[in-house]
Amino acid sequence: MFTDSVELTVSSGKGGQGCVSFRREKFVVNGGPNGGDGGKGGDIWFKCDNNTHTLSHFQKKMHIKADGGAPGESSNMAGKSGLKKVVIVPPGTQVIDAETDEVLFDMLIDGEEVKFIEGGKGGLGNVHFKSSTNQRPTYAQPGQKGQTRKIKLDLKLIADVGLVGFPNVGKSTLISTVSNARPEIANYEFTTLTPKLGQVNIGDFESFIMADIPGIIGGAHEGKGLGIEFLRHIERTKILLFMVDLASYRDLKEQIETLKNEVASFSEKLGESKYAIALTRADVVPAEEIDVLVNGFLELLGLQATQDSKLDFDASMPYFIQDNADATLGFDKTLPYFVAPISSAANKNIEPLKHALFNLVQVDRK
Ligand SMILES: Nc1nc2c(ncn2[C@@H]2O[C@H](COP(=O)(O)OP(=O)(O)OP(=O)(O)O)[C@@H](O)[C@H]2O)c(=O)[nH]1
Ligand SMILES: [Mg+2]
Repeated sequence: MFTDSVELTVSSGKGGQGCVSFRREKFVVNGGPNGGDGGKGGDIWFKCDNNTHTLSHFQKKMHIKADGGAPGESSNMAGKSGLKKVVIVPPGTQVIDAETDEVLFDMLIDGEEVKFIEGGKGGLGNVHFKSSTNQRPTYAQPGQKGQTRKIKLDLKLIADVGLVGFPNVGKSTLISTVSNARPEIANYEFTTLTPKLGQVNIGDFESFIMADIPGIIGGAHEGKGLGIEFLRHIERTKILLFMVDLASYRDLKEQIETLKNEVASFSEKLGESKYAIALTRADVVPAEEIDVLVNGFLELLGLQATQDSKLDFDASMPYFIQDNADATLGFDKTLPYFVAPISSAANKNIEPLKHALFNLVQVDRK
């Protein structure tokens, strides 16, 4: 199961007890104090690891504890420090104080390590308490207690491209066609219940990450359907691919307007993301009808079909692309980068779609 929010308790280690002891050697009577200090308790750290993608390795109500420091020993020997505990989380994890709901920090970069709570200090051994009035102190400090914090981990997927569409429009089919993700696909609404990430390879060396999220319906930002939970997952996604079903009982205008509206109501920033539109299941609709539907849709958006593009969009169907928007030129962010009919089933416009999305990703990475 995909887990995207867990609560846990973390405790740093207790410091080791300081030692009470006295020098004991041949010919030395009543030797002085030589009790060593206790070791420091283990710290709690967080580490960001690209090889982890979910929070499912954390069990419910888990308590993660670092080791305590060892007690000091005689002959001024300090106790060993407790081992630190490193909590491994995937990139995109927010660490939140469970009591105040304050976001403490974000773990974003692979390999990044953050010290969260310090282990307790070790207690001082009796050697520190010798004074002119007390040559043989029988007292040593106890180790300092470790700290305990209740925290919540929230994972927000970081994908380059998020798929946004009504249920059953073919989002999961597309991601399974272009990436290594294998989500469940079925002919009913709300098949996808949890977000899935897939890596889309471009040639041998380049790639981007696509996120399939559950379908959105009107009122989603107020909790309708599967609620806002899933929009949360693409909150940080910079590019949205709106998927509008040519063969749906909902007309195209209703679909795109609802989707854009839901996204913008959920988050202003997400509403301003760069975007493109795929008109799905083009294989189901007869060619003449595609012409009418796509041209009508473009008109609705105030656009005209592109005649010739650098990307190999299928010329037998109308489409639109801001072709000047290569990596160097800017483009109009308020308009879709492209609008194209596609078919995952018949492999129509799938390659050009991948490359066009990759163009956008590159514009964004720059
Ligand atoms: N003919 C045709 N059918 C398609 C195409 N893409 C998807 N489908 C079918 O459409 C149905 C829904 O596909 P999914 O990929 O599960 O749709 P989804 O958008 O992920 O749906 P939810 O997860 O419920 O939001 C399935 O029966 C698919 O086989 C396509 O290009 N052509
Ligand atoms: Mg799906």
